[in-house]
This record gives sequence, structure tokens and C-alpha cells, in this order.
Amino acid sequence: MKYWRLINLDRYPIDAAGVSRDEAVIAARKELAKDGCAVLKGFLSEEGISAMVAEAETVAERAHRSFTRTNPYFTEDDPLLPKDHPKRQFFDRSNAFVPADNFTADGPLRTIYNAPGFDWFVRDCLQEENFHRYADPLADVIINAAEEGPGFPWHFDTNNFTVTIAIQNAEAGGAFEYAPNIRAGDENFDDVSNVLNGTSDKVKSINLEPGDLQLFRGRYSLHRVAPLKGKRPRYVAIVSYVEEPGMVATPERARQLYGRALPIHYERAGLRADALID
Ligand SMILES: O=C(O)CCC(=O)C(=O)O
Ligand SMILES: [Fe+2]
Repeated sequence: MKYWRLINLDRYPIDAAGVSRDEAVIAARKELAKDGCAVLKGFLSEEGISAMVAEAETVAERAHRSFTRTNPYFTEDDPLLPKDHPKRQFFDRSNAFVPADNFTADGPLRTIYNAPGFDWFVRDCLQEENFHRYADPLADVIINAAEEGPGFPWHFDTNNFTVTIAIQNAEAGGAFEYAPNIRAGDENFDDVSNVLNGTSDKVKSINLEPGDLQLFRGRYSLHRVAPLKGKRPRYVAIVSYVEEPGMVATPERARQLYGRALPIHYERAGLRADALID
């Protein structure tokens, strides 16, 4: 596949230095500075969207499903806190991640990821100093295939930013909702509580459409994917970058999210153990 047919290069000329590329970067930076979220509408072409839907449908059955109950902080319950504290609010979460080794080099997802200028463009928008591709062969590019159900409940991300490409929406529901910078100063548990119980006026809602590229700083902004309805699954591609070169997941995390771990996960974990002994 040819990247120039999949990406809307007229609007986002990521592969060519010049004024229109710079304008796209500046527009995204402005959105990110405002509330930590930039949506680059129509990043993919119509052909790009169809190719991504077709690829998602082909690999969806290979998704690894996992179910957890989680609070917004991904921490354990703390029985010393009052019952209504946000750290004690647990929600059902179901995940179905298609691991990265299901995406071939000539398929649309990897063609977009490997498009000349793609990494550089994303990095330039986010203005990140330390920016490397995730070296995890199960997780550098994945698809989240979400079916009817609770969506992805309220949480703060543990990573600095997330890069996603919307592929297909559910029949109903699935809005991306977020409370911008709600804990940028302190933890702000009162406001967080209001979001969790549905009484906050600080929540923004966006409807991502197939082909949109989203850059989101989720560490300080409480967010969720609203409950999903209908037979059609919601497909989102997630492209991962990290702060240090060569990083991979721990074997435990790989098994939890992708259902298996590879020799590289064990090797790295072993190396780390050796380093500790030294
Ligand atoms: O599926 C999405 O749109 C984003 C989900 C999310 O918040 C995350 O992966 O941390
Ligand atoms: Fe998130």
C-alpha cells in the first residue's frame, strides 16, 4: 500500500517540509496548549479509512480480551479512605487489544505509521524532547476493538500522551469525554468526584470520526470513552511512543494486555534483574 493514498496529504503534508505542514503543526499545538487534546480531522483519506476498516475486521478475532475493575488511578482499593472518595470508585473495564504482530508491514496501519515524516510530525505537534517508538513487538501499533458495553471508564493515563486514529464508531455511544487539566495543580478530588457522579460542568465531549488523528495528554485530564451500544464494534488504532529507546513491556503486562509474552519480554526482565544484582 502507498502512504500517499491513505493519508490526506493535501491537508496534512507530513512528508514535505514547508508552510502548509508548519501550519498544521501550529494548529495542533494550539489545541494541545488549550486543553491537552488535538483532533486532526480527516487525517486519513476515504481510501485510508476503508483500508483500515478492512484490516481491523480481518484481525479483530485475534483480539485478546481482558476484564478488570479499576479506579481512575489504576491503584488498589484503600479502605482507610471514605467510601465516596474517587480512589474508591471502581468501574468495569473490558479491553480487546489486537497485538501488534498481527499487522503486516504492507498493511494500512503500518504503512501509515511508517510513512515518511509521520513520527516527526506527531513529535513536532506534541513538542516532546524524548520521543522514541515503543520497541515492543506486541504493542508498537495495536487496534482496540470495543464491543457493546461500558466503554473505557473514567481514568487518568499513566503515560504522558496517547496517539490514536479513529477507524470505526459503534452504532451509538462512545463519545470521548474529558475534563481538561482537572488535576493539573493538585489532585482536586472534589472536582474529580463530580465528574464521576455526573454532576460536573467541566466535561467536554468530542465525537471522533473515522480517519481522525487524536493527540491527547491524559495524565492530568480525567477522561473516558462513554458506554457503547449496538452490534458494530468501535475500532481505534493506538500508536505508541515512549521516552526512552528500546523499551518493551514487562512480561506480566504483556500477558495481561495481549495474552502472551515473547522472549524479548523475558530477556529484558532478566537483564533488569541482573543489573539490580550488580
Ligand atoms: O480508545 C480511546 O479512544 C482512548 C482510550 C484511552 O483513554 C486509553 O487508551 O488510555
Ligand atoms: Fe486514557
